[in-house]
Order: sequence, then structure tokens, then C-alpha cells
Amino acid sequence: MPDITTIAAIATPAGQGGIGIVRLSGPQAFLVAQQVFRSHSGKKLSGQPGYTGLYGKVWDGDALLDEAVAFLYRAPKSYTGEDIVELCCHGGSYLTQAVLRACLHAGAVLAGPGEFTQRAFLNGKMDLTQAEAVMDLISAGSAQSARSALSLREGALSKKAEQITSDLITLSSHLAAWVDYPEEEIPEVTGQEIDGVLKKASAQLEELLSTYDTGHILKHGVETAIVGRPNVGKSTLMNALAGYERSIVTEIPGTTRDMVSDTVRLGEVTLNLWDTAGIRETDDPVEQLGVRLAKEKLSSCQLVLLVLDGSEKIMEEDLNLLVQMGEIPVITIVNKTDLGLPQNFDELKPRLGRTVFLSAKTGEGVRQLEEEITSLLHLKQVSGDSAVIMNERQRDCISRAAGFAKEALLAYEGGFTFDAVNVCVDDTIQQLLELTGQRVTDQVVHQVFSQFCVGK
Ligand SMILES: Nc1nc2c(ncn2[C@@H]2O[C@H](COP(=O)(O)OP(=O)(O)OP(=O)(O)O)[C@@H](O)[C@H]2O)c(=O)[nH]1
Ligand SMILES: [Mg+2]
Repeated sequence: MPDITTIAAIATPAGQGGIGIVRLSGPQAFLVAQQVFRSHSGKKLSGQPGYTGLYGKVWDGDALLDEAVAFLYRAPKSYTGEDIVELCCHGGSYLTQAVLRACLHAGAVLAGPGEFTQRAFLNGKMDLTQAEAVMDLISAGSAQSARSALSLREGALSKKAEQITSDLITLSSHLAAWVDYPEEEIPEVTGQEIDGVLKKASAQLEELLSTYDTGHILKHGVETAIVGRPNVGKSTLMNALAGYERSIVTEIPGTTRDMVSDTVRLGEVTLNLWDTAGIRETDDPVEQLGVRLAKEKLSSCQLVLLVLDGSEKIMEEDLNLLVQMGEIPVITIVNKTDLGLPQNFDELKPRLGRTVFLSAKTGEGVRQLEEEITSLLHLKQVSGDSAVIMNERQRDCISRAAGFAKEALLAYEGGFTFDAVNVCVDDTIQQLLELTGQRVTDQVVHQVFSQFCVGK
């Protein structure tokens, strides 16, 4: 077995802060730390049990660097499963770098990206989806995304995958026994069992796959276009949502030409907002370009806010625009409610679909828009224990597993041998084991952890 190195890295963000942490992990963590840290009480680190903290000073050779508290964890009861020492000194970029350098002088090796979490994975402290969730937790930008990441961290996705795998393994072993020892007294595998297990697994896998969009939205935000005829108040709405004058607003129709974008947090959800040119027939070549851009943007959006001017009579052009949206989720916004609504909307409402009445100028009704978006994107259904797919790797594994489960079912229904069915069942199991990292190549492991920051 190769010698396991003792790694060190700064675990806190760069810049100034109250506390900066240099973390050491590996078999020599206590010995390395002991060379740079001398406790106030004279106690040696190497004699201390885990879960202890000692106050003292950090030295690089004879040079005093800082005062610090050393927190000690003994293997296997630590994040990585190895001995860990965390030197908590004052948080300044010079100081933390200097303390790190002292640790490297004392024999530690600089940690690679995600190496602490990678060691935790390799030492069985967490599976691959839980390790990925650590990164999602760190980068979570909203309460909802943090909640989903935490639920994955606690193993929600692993548990789901294990349930499905366990049923499939039982089926696979029955199939294999039946194929391999037909003359023995082995209970017959019933069609009911094969059909039942495979259909259930397929349904569970499809259900998991359907969470991908939610996970993506929570993590990356929703690509949202604000569209409508000129002068209906698109840019005013953009500014109301952004909380500052992001877009130019004038009473002249055709003000916005280029697309203006901003990232806006609206309640639980992050919107990547695009304010676009008012869509109309025009001879102005610049405005024509703007209209073209607006139409192109629509095709790549996950949500459209179609703005209408409620202070005027709704025009056929408005309704035509709505029809043009096709499959894209749309919320119709009847704007300028502060000016009064001359038209009776009762009859029109069914043609407008999901509608919110608001005044982008006064802000009245914006809160309702927030609720409408949350409900349209099904974000309310994400609870603390939901298993939501949070990245492409997870989706690929589950999607391949779902494909193989379907093939297994087709093979069974098509009257193929149990052997053939079992090959597909095994393929399904393999994909689920790759998802959790129980059976995974070094390449995949490397790929996952290379996306981490150093120090995590
Ligand atoms: N009273 C009232 N006026 C509004 C409201 N929203 C927008 N306006 C006014 O409507 C006019 C047009 O607003 P913009 O936000 O520039 O409209 P737009 O849809 O971006 O227009 P184009 O960029 O030309 O397509 C401006 O004079 C705004 O002040 C509203 O809620 N109430
Ligand atoms: Mg505008």
C-alpha cells in the first residue's frame, strides 16, 4: 500500500476575517502540527485525544507567526476518517499563508482540490452523492438550494438508490439461481416478481429523473425572459425585481433594444432575468435587431414573463404573443394596475393563462408574482428530505439505469431468456452503484473532486 501523505490547506476563504483555519489531515497530522504549534499549557499535541482544543502559538522554526487554537480529531472520528488538526489562527491572507507554509516546512504536502472530501469518500465516511452535496452546500445561494443540498448530504439520494438497488439485486440473484441451477429445488421466479420489481424500479428512477429540472433551477437559477409589446412596462418590471435602475425606462415605445440581463433573487428562487425589446413590426433596423434578439431569447428560456399594459385595452397582438410561447411556461403579467383597469378581465382570463396583476411602478402585486413563480416551478414540493438530482453526473447515471431497467422489462415481455433479462438488470445495478460511488472508476472520482476548491 502506498504511503499516505499528510495534507494541508487553508480551509477558510481568501481575504481578511476574524479567523483563518489551516487544516491538516493524514497519519502524521499530529506530528506535523506539533512542530509548528506549542500549547500554552505545555501539553504535547501527540498525547492528546480527539475532540480536544488547545490554546497556544504557531511558529515557523524560530519565527513566531501567530496565536492559535488547535482543534484535534482522531481517526476514524473525523471528517476525512484520518487524524485531523485544525489550526485556527487570525484570518488574514498573509497569516494563513504563513501558517500553511510552516506546516509544509514541517512535512505536510499541499492538498489538491477537494482532497479532504475525497479522502472522506475513500475512507467510507460518505458516498459520492453525499460528497457532491458538500460542494452544493458551499455554493448554495438560497434557502431552498441549501435545503436540497443538505438533504443529499444526509443521504436522501443514496437511500433512494440503495432501495432500488436492493430490490434489483434480490431479483438478479433469483434469476441467476434459476438459470444456473435449474435442476435444484429453487423456487421458480414468477413473471409477477420480474414484472413487479422492474416496473417499480422504472417508476422510481423516472421520478428521480423528473427532479433534475428543479435541482438545476435551485442551483443555477431560472433563465427568464421579460417580453411584451413596446411600452407595456417590461423595463420597469426588470428594475422593480432587480431593486435598482438596471434598464432604461422612458414613455417612448421602443426604448429597449439590446437585451439587458441581471440575476435577481425572488423569494426562494434565483431568476436570470432578460429584459428584451418590445415586440412589434418596425422599420427601424436597430429596433428590428432588438426584436429578433428578443424572439431568439425566448427559445432558450425556462420561464417567460409576458407583460401586458392593463391600463389599456388588451390587444390581439398581446394574445398572439401568448400563443407563440408554445410549450414554454408563461406567467402573464397585467401591469400598471395603479392606473386602473378599464377592461373587464373576467372574460379574458381563460385566454391569459396564469395571470398576475401588478404595478411595476409601485411594486404592488410583485409578491404575488413571486408566489406564482414558486408554484409554477414546483419549488414548494422540495422539502428537507427530498432527493433532488443536483448535477449532470447524477442525472446520467440515473438516466442510464432507467434505460437498462426498461430494456430488462422489454426483454422479459419479448420472451427472451432469464439470462438476457438478468444482463439488463445487472447493467441497471451497475449504474446505481456508480451513482453512489460504490463501484466507480478512478477517472470519475477524479472528475468529481477536481471541481472542488482546495481546502474542502
Ligand atoms: N403608472 C404606471 N406606469 C408604468 C408602469 N410600468 C411602466 N410604466 C410606464 O410605462 C412607460 C414604459 O415603461 P418601460 O418600462 O420603458 O416599458 P417597456 O415595456 O420596457 O418599453 P420598451 O422598452 O419600449 O419596449 C414608462 O413611462 C413607465 O414609467 C406601472 O406599473 N404604472
Ligand atoms: Mg424597455
